[in-house]
Amino acid sequence: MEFAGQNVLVLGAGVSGRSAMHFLAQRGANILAADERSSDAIAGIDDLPSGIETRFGQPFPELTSFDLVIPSPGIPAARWRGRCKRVWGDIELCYRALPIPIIAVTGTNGKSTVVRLMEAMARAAGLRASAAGNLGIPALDLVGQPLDLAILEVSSFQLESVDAFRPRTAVLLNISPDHLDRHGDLAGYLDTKARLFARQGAGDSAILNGDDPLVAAIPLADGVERLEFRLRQPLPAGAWLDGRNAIVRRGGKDQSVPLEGAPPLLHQDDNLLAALLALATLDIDLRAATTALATFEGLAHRCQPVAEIDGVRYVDDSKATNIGAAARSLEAFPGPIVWIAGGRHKGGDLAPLARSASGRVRCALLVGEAAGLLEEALADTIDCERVGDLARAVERAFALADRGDLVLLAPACASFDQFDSFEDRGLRFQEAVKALGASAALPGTRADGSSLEGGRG
Ligand code: UMA
Ligand code: ADP
Repeated sequence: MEFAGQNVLVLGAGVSGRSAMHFLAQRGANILAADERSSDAIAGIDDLPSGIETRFGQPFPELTSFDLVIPSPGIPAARWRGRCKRVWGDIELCYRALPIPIIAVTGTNGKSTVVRLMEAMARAAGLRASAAGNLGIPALDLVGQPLDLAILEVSSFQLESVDAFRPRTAVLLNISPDHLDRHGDLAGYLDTKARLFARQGAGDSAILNGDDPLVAAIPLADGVERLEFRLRQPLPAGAWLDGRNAIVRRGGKDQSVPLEGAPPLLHQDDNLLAALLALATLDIDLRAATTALATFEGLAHRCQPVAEIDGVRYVDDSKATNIGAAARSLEAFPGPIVWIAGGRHKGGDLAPLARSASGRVRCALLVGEAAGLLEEALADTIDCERVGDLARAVERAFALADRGDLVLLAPACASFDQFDSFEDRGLRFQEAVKALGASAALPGTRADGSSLEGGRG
């Protein structure tokens, strides 16, 4: 589409809205940028492109008079769908502007890890590849870069505002309840995720988690190459594990790819298989790609090792903000686990947590707004203590954990009741653990010199 002279309304002046403003201004559009927050409450608007009109701290204008509306991901479809001529989010704009193959990744959990893993692997195989999208770098930042491959993390929010978006390779990692307040129910959430595949056709590939029945049931158009990954199950077309080798089967041919150096976490194997399959669809050299595994450290606050104190390991999985991620995290470690959970409940049935915790968790230390709800869901299965906040939870974990135990922060909840973000929560956990490390040198005392309650196991 020619943007010059078009009247475009950008809804939201956050990271993605601002990237859309720059993209459209460079192409000669007439832009009105609207945000319901007042200008002094919006960060990063000092360098908006010149010549654009702004309307901040007011209700959004009538949408019908604009040629194109660009909603930010945080603005639900209910506020714009059916009220304007054309709606394209930043993912759609990026797709239309990028002349290179796009691998797009969605799913409830693991998206950021997988796109970063793919980026590292594609680069190790010699490609100019960059990841962007929901992981915090707006997709439009890729436009104009000298790239061979774009790897986009795409959220359900972003999928509401795609139109012709047709990734060369589309990946759906897993589905468990999340963002139900936005999508109504699990069916609504799943339908939105399925939009990733809606425009695919002959020549495109779809990569689906065959171990996840909701994912495996996603309908694909005729001609789309269907590839599944399953941890242990050989497949007609797809990838699985054979010991520490991944077997990748496409077009009846098998490749065996050694996974030395990969972190031995259960869900990381899913992520690796998905990444390998996606790269295989572009005929990338997988053995060269996996050389990246030796140095890929994983992302901060995703099962990130923090410290080992007195034979007890501390792991920060603050990004486990939903039930599915926390359940998977518990299952990834053999235990015994002293588990720190809680925060702001995002809705959904907490029962799967009790199943994952059973037989592994020595004690659950429950914090934040959801402590009561979690206790109700867990107390019949595991020992629980309500401890108020994270600082106290770390102290109690230190007192309760035995040598060989794991102290795991995997909250199953959003952080916003007590923290600014999951990063903030994770960093505070790490600081508290490091302070323990310092005080552990003085048995029986905390860093502030006071006595610790309870013994060491
Ligand atoms: N706004 C309104 N009215 C509304 C809602 C928002 O005026 O009803 C305004 C806000 O005042 C704010 C602006 O819109 O100034 C913010 O827009 P936004 O919330 O869409 O945030 P961005 O800064 O543009 O960031 C978005 C994604 N945000 C969301 O999906 C909520 C970021 O994902 C993403 O990294 C970024 O684009 C770049 O692509 C964040 C996220 O939480 C990390 N994603 C969810 C998740 O991962 O679970 C889906
Ligand atoms: P997303 O971008 O989808 O939020 P992240 O890579 O940031 O995914 O990880 C979010 C949470 O999900 C973390 O707690 C992480 O440990 C967990 N996780 C990562 N990969 C998977 C997976 N394949 N299945 C389930 N949970 C996962």
